[in-house]
Amino acid sequence: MEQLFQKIGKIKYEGSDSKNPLAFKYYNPEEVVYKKPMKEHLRFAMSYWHTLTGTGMDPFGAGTNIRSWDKLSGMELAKKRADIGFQFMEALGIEYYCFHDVDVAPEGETLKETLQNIDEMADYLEKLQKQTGIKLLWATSNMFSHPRFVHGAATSCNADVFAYCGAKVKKMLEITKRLGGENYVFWGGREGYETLLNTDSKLEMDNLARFLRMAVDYAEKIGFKGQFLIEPKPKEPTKHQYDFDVATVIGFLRNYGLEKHFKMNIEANHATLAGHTFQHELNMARINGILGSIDANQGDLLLGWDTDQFPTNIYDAALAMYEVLKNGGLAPGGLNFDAKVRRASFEMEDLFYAYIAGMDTFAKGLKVAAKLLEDGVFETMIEKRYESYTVGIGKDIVEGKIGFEKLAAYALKNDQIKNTSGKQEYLESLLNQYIYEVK
Ligand code: XLS
Ligand code: NI
Ligand code: NI
Repeated sequence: MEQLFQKIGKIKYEGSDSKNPLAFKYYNPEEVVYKKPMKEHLRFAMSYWHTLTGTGMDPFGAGTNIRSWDKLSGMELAKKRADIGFQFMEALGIEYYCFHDVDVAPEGETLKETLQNIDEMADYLEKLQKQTGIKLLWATSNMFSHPRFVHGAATSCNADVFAYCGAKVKKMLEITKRLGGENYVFWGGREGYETLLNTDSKLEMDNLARFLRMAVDYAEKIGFKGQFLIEPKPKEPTKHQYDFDVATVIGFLRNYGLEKHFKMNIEANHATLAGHTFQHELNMARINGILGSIDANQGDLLLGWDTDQFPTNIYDAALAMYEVLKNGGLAPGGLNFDAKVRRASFEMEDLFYAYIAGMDTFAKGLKVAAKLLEDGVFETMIEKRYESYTVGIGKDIVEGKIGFEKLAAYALKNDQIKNTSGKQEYLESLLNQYIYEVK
């Protein structure tokens, strides 16, 4: 076992008064909140890429992270990372993980070799899963890093790339099934465009739909029962990503008759890049019955890119968990920390502080959301606000009983309109009150 892990031991819950930076203040896995143990609501997952393969590199400079596997390479490196990753999850009590094919295994000289490497690592991961009881929340295929994906993956102008992607996703569906993965994610890495001057957007979107259909068919063929998820993002790496936001993806899926097969993996930082709040995206997914899973992170609103920071904003986490509870939970989805430590936080210990902060933030958010719901704080207010649709003309509208002629006749007799206050500030202060009070 890593020396540092031996020193740190297992992270324990010490309660909100604890000053120990290496203890949970709110995350108490077995504590029952809103009828279920916290861990069942939260289903935390470690992101393999940010936690184990990220180096701290940015566009202006080399990696800074100091890791015990720095001197290794090839399959030896891959296995060491897996060992440490599972030890790390055990120390934190994280029961799920998520990965891309290239996170766990090095690329070979040929596609055949690459797929063999992934297979070999899948055996290794399977063994670690059995030893620790840790499960696979979701897997995915990286179809954006290598230069061959320069024009995209399923939306590339080059059909050979489309075929290559088919081989990759085929393999990853088989592996996700073998590892008992509960979901499979499609994030449209470079599925978008830089300029319409060289882009056949219709063909590209048709092809994306064809690709997703092939995935659905293949999953059915091999008996993969996991949930398919699409992760919307409006921009980065391309200027315009086709899976812009939840509403856009819903339109896309319905347009191509794919809506039955996919739910959404909502990432906080992607929501804000799209000009939405995190809660907005969760809400849109929930009311359309397609809230699948969460990439828990947070962006920097002063920066225009995906900073993938660990979530520490309790306000946002409370509202996110409010949507999750209203959704009846996330399972088979979960909360994957698609987040990385800052470049200057280069010590291994920083990963512990980051994960503890993220897990505590969502645990506190869960408790606040549960209390708000138990007290019906917003529900009572919302019910009252829309009361006019439960009687008279409003009821007729909702029940589809009338058209413009009857509306006009009614309005002519009722044109002295009275509105009541929306009480936003009152509700915001109530929300704060709950945040203060929940211990
Ligand atoms: C990138 C995405 C990516 C997906 C998985 O912005 O968040 O990390 O979650 O491919
Ligand atoms: Ni993500
Ligand atoms: Ni992201």
